[in-house]
Amino acid sequence: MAAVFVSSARLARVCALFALLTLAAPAANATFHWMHVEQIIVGVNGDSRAQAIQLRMRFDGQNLLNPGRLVLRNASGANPIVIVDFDRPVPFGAAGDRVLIASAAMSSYTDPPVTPDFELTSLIPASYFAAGTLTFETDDGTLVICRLSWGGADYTGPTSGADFNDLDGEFGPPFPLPLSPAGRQALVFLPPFADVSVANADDYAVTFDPVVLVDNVGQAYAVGDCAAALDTDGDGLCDAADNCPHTFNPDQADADGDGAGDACDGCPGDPLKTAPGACGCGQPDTDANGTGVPDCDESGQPPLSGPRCGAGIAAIALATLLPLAPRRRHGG
Ligand SMILES: [Ca+2]
Ligand SMILES: [Ca+2]
Ligand SMILES: [Ca+2]
Ligand SMILES: [Ca+2]
Repeated sequence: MAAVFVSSARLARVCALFALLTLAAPAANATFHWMHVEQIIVGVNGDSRAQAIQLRMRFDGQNLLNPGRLVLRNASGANPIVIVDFDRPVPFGAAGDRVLIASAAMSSYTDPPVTPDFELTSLIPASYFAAGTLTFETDDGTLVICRLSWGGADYTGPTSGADFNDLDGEFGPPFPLPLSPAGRQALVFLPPFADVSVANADDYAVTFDPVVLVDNVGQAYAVGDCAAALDTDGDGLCDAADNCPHTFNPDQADADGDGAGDACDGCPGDPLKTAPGACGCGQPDTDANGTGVPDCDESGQPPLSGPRCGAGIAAIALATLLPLAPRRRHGG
């Protein structure tokens, strides 16, 4: 079980901070600027509805997030998606404190169910997993405070940002691999949190179990399999994302790509069918002339245009031959 790390001294500090926030206007500089992207998760056990981004403050007093936003861009640094536009501060602003952004579906995969500081309402599209860049930047986009790019040479967009979080303002080269929703993994900033960035390729690494999220209050959330009540077959994927919700298939293999996993696809090699039906796998059950009998089984009917299935041909052959046999016996 995850523990709650909130000391009484810290609770006193948050009260003082809140009082300060309500009285004082945010300072112009270094109120949300000394920050890293600490980790990013684009899925759990293949469920890419479960995503999270965690920021971490390098020094004290970085909790006044209002003027900042998180923006995702694609492999060429284009097609920006504002995935979070911060509209309020977080209560804690000490060096090392976090800001946790997570999707609603992530709560099904954490113990206890995560209540993030901000909800990730715009999911990171799967088309951005192979290569892309995430920036924490000012609302007007003029200052990239920190940046995480991935996909190696497949990412061809900008890699620059503020020189107070990376001394030469160059956050590249990108992390060399794509982001992956498989299993339980996170792309994590490894150096001590107060360190400057040197290069995404060296600063970040994929870490596997245990994967833990931490919110601004200091509450830890262990990332694991889907909560039992939401996972009928117990294979770790929530029913809502499981391609065989009633069949244990943690690998989610789907050879024909029709959305039904091999483990429960009655036609695992036919992308148009998930059950053999009247005509069998590989043949449509269509009834083009509306006779109520599938085209593939219309014995004695005039030939139809288009391909006919093997089962239909066999049925026609049988229907042609069977009446002859009794006649021969009768005549003999
Ligand atoms: Ca399941
Ligand atoms: Ca399943
Ligand atoms: Ca399938
Ligand atoms: Ca199929």
